[in-house]
Amino acid sequence: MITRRQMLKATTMMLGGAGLLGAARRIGAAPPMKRMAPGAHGAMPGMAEHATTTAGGSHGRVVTPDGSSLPWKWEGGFKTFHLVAEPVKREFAPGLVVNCWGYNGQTPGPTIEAQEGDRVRIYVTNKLPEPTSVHWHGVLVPNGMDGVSGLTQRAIRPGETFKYEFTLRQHGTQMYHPHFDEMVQMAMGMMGFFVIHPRGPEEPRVDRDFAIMLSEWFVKPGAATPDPTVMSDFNLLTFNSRVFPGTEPLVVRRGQRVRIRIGNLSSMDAHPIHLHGHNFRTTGTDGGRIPTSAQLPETTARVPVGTTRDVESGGDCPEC
Ligand SMILES: [Cu+2]
Repeated sequence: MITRRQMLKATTMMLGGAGLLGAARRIGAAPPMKRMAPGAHGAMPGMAEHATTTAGGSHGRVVTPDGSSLPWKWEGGFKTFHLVAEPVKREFAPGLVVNCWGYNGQTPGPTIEAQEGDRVRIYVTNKLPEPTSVHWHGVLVPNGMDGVSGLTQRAIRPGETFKYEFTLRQHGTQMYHPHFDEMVQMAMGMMGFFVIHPRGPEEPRVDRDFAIMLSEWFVKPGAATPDPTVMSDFNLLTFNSRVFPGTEPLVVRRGQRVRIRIGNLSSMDAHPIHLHGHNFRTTGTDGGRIPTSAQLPETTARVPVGTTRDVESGGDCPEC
């Protein structure tokens, strides 16, 4: 738990771009942040309480603000995870509760963390009222594990569990999302990060590692369920399915090297994500790490649809 004193001593970074009107705000100008206790939303009706502990081993190191990493256990040489696709009630901001779909009680779903070289087994149980499947977006998998309903597998029907198994042959920031009735299921909030850590130590070392998923929604005023037929005229832009002032701040210490992994599985729009008071380099995409010589100093990263961008700032890097 972070005390108020630590909070004041720490450098507080906040990303512009999230909010009901997409307005960038400085933390100094914002009203006192009422921090939502982790798991507090678990008290809402219909929402299951899930473990907020990060993944086991030494790789539970990504912080998903307003979310968590998916716990795992070893099972016959496989790092084994269990995703449950299900309806979720999500409080986007105090008083704004939206009927979403997600995984394990969350939208976005919990972050899957593993390491290059791991053999992973992921059980997916469908508790939705319609079929689904999971596509590992950007992860290099055998065709039969690609999760495309009607093409590489039969869709997972309500009540069924499907087992995905593959070996991780890359590292970086990837994602997962359904590949059945995608327009509805993704518009309802079904997506998550799949972070694959490199085998060896990272250079330069990263002290704080955050993951933020961008989403667009249309929730008609007076309604509580998103309209998935809306394709461009959105009225809610979220970071990890939250809007300011419901968004958790990214709290770091002065001098730390900070990575923010940003994912975009919105319907249509690329999102420029801007940091106030810091510059950074874009160090990776869902295609992999960008060579140091190709990393430009920036203050805004454009995150196109269907991609991730890793940005890093601070630490020993003299220019960023
Ligand atoms: Cu995809």
